[in-house]
Amino acid sequence: MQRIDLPSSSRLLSPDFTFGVATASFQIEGATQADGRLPSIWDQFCARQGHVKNGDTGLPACDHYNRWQKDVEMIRDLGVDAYRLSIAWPRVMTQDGQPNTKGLDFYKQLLDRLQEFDIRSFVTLYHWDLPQHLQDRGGWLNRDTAYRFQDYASLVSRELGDRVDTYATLNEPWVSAILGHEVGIHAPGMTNARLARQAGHHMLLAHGLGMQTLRQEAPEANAGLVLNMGPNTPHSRRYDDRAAALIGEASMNHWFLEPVLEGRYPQLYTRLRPELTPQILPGDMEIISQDVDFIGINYYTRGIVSFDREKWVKDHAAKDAEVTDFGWEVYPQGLTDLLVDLNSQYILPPLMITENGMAGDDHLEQDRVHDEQRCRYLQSHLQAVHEAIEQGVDVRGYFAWSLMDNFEWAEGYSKRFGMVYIDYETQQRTLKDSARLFADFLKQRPASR
Ligand code: IFM
Repeated sequence: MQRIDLPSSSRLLSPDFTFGVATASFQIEGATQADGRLPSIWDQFCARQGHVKNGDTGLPACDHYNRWQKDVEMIRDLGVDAYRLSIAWPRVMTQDGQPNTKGLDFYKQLLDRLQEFDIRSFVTLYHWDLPQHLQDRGGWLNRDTAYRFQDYASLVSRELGDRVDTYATLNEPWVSAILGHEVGIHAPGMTNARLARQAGHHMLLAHGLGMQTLRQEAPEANAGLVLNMGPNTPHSRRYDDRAAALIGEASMNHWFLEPVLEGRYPQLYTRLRPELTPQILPGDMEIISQDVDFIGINYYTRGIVSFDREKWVKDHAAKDAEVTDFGWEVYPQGLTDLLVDLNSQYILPPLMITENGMAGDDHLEQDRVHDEQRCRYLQSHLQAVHEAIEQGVDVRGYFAWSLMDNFEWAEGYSKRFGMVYIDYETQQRTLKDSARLFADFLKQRPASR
């Protein structure tokens, strides 16, 4: 098997660079009705026919709710420094805002075990599983949901105490706002571009309110936000395609970052698409733009775009490029470009790569999974992070997505992103070659760590 190769002077090999693996509650936990967990918008979305491939649901997922002890041992054996997980809001809070002790105990025990194993915890508060009862009152289109999120952040940070090293308020608000409210392929399945931006604004407000609470209730913990981003390459050298690339980046990358770092939505976007500007109340942008300790970046691929009269930005498949099982182009250079670009455009807090990985057509054969493409993907993307750091970007960590195969949203269980293979019938876990490669790499790092 190949080895991960980085220059010996690389910052990725220094003791303060964090390596981890990541998951999210709805994608791995299963047990959707256990111990008083309330329904979430994803339970509801899965139940509507034709929304999720093969009619898949949050059951069984990886049954992590019942198998967490073995899973944490598996994480320890990989030799990672940190584990990124998310809390299921509907598991820990009752409809009237009280703590659900059983749900909270699950996370307390899990976090305690991580601490025993000296693994730092990166906890995301919202990775898309909004309680359905809040959706019934308008979900993210209702400004009040941002305040309910603040209550939830307060409950979690009080209950979990000093167990958590780092909090992320939200994961990928672009995905939950746009795929959930404009494109309609994610919960709650709406298709209105203007309302999608309003939902996005309320999510950013929730982030800001959540930050205020975390600073009070968990002053020792780091706190920030996780965004999905990718550079856009123009499909041709034509002026309008180059403009489309800028619009695409404003729409996805900057629309969620600029409010947090600079307290305003990107002008390019508000000028070109004023009809999409959300309703912003006095004081909102101040709440949204509080200092964060880090920004998490989830990177998978780039976009290749041209101008389109109706949609403004149209996506194209990359020609003759290597793609993953999702059809996403493998483009590590995009990660370096993205990080270097952001660094030249903003005064950034430290960055963490909070997700990076690929879906593979993985098969279990004689107790092994030879996911050679994922091994190469890992090597090339770590190299890309290294190159960005060499060019002056302050990146402090890297989390592989994902620890194990899991429920991939609208694609159900058909897409496998894990470094660990899950047999969903037997729930057997098998380390793929990429997990072995990652573990070998982590063990080879200098002993001074
Ligand atoms: O599985 C998702 C994850 O929940 C959020 N980021 C992208 C991953 C792959 O699509």
